[in-house]
Amino acid sequence: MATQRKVIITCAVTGAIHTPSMSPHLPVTPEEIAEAAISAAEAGASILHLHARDPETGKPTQDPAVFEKFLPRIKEATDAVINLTTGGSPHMTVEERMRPAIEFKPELASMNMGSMNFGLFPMLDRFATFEHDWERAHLENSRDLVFKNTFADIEKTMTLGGQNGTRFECECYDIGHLYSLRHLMDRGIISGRVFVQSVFGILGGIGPHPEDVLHMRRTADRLFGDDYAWSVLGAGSSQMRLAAQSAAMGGHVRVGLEDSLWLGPGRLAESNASQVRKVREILEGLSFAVATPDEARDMLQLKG
Ligand code: KMH
Ligand code: ZN
Repeated sequence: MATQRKVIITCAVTGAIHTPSMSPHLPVTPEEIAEAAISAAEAGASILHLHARDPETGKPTQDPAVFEKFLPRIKEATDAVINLTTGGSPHMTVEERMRPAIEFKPELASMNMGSMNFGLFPMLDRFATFEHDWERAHLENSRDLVFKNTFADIEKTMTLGGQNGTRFECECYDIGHLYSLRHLMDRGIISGRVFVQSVFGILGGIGPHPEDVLHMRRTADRLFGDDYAWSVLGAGSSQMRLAAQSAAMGGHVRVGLEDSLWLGPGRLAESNASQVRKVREILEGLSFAVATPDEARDMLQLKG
């Protein structure tokens, strides 16, 4: 029997885009984040992409003291690869955003590959009422906000993180970000096999059309050849559709409530694990196998 290709499932547990009033299932407190992450790993996620939130208001925070409240629990209960955000929220400074990855030296950290508009305001049409003041402002202010990731920012984060053996989930929201990554590889700022997480469907980045995914894949193939692992993140309702497309095209997948609150049309996901189970079913239905954390480490050349 032919060996099945292994697909890595990343679960992005809470993020900094969605706000607590949008879904009662969005993990907010350290206990909720830990529980959600552990259940996602049990369901088949081999990488856990983690952000933190203020336990009272649900506002994104990069305070390492808050991460400290859930990271040990997750590490004790799972063997999953820990991937800490350096994106934090587009409202934060780059220095603030780097703190958890520098403090905790994870195997993996996210790295946003360019400055861009990050339009959260269309969600105002869908979610009318908010429990906390910051939530409305978080969406409204995105009309006039640049998610800042200059070359200097990227080089600094990659260099400092690299000194700790941290490797990067390089988040590419557009074709140009692939070229920026190639440039950094050519200059030796990042070396080894790169992990490209292509992001589709953020307003300000590339759209979620299948042709967009195809163009991203072809361009990455041309620029990186065999030196990369490719994963796809589809925002909102494109999440599962693009996961299936990625797998069919030789890629890995990312799900989680950071990227979509939904399990199906009009149906909120009750947990991160429910999205992991769903994508797992899709992958296995397509005759792929789900990678274990150690297989993911091997494929991504992580320090372990
Ligand atoms: N929220 C995603 C679209 C980060 O944490 O560095 C991308 C992300 C950013 O995960
Ligand atoms: Zn994130």
